Amino acid sequence: MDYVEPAAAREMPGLRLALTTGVPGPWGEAAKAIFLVKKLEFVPVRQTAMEDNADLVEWTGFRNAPQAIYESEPARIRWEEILALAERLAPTPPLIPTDEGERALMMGMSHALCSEDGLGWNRRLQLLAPMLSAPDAAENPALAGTRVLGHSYGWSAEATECANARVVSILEFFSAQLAKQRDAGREYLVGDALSAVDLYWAAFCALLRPLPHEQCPMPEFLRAGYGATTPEIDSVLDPALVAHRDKIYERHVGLPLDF
Ligand SMILES: N[C@@H](CCC(=O)N[C@@H](CS)C(=O)NCC(=O)O)C(=O)O
Repeated sequence: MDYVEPAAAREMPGLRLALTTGVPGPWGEAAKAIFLVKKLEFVPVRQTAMEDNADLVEWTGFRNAPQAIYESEPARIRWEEILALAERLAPTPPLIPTDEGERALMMGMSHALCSEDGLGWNRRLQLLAPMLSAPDAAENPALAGTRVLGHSYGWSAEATECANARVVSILEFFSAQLAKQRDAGREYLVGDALSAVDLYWAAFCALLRPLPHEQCPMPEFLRAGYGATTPEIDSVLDPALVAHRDKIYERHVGLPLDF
């Protein structure tokens, strides 16, 4: 992916998407997948994980990624803001169901994956735990970037203690929902068509079962961390959900990922 520096992207018209370079961050990959499905072209903008990203902050007011910026509108930084922007710019194909019940379920399930205290949030707490619970975590210079992540995303030993149960509970719900859909002869997580939650699931499944190197050339240490799940998570992670991820990538997004 050819990233444009924030200072240059700021002068460009249209849709720009700030993404963490070199890693398949699930929030960023989901935003890319949404734009791709809707055939929305965007300029990829450089964000560097754990750093100040001063040019980006000066432009949009925010340090992390993803951030979607359309023309001179305020930056959209949260998953539901980015999804709403995509729906407005390209209503077809719709990724939010029109039926109110399906819409509520779809948004609620997406919230369980992407929002604070969701699956992504709690997996990140677990990923950071070995480093941030080390005896020298507060002062080791090699952990400076990790401390930025911990501070940005609510890491504490107490929060981490609750993470496993939350991830397990979300996975059980997703597994039951997929089974219900399958029994009703439906191929997607909600309703009878692709919706945003299928794309979020595909992206966030990386934090449990990362794709192989040929499909997702990420640094090996990160693949090992993403894939280091607990026995409780392993016992509830439904193979049908992993197969659903593969189907979504194959049918709607395409591989290998490019970041
Ligand atoms: N703002 C997003 C979440 C974004 C997020 O968590 N971004 C992380 C992905 S790991 C990030 O940018 N990390 C690198 C950094 O903070 O520099 C949302 O609430 O939907």
